[in-house]
Amino acid sequence: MPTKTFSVPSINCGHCTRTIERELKELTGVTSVKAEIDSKKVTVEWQAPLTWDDIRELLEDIDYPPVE
Ligand SMILES: [Cu+2]
Repeated sequence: MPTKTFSVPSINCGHCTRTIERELKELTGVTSVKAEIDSKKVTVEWQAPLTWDDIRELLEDIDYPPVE
């Protein structure tokens, strides 16, 4: 399964990481997600037909755009 770790500079507290984890888990195809406050990094694992573009678009929609 594809997996990706990326930075989300707008993470600044536990509310941010919980929001990101909750929203990504609601995407059909996301199999695991871990967001960290200190490093501002998120790791997501997913399966087709979901794509990285779908994940990136969701993060942009909720104002946590990823930086690759
Ligand atoms: Cu926050």
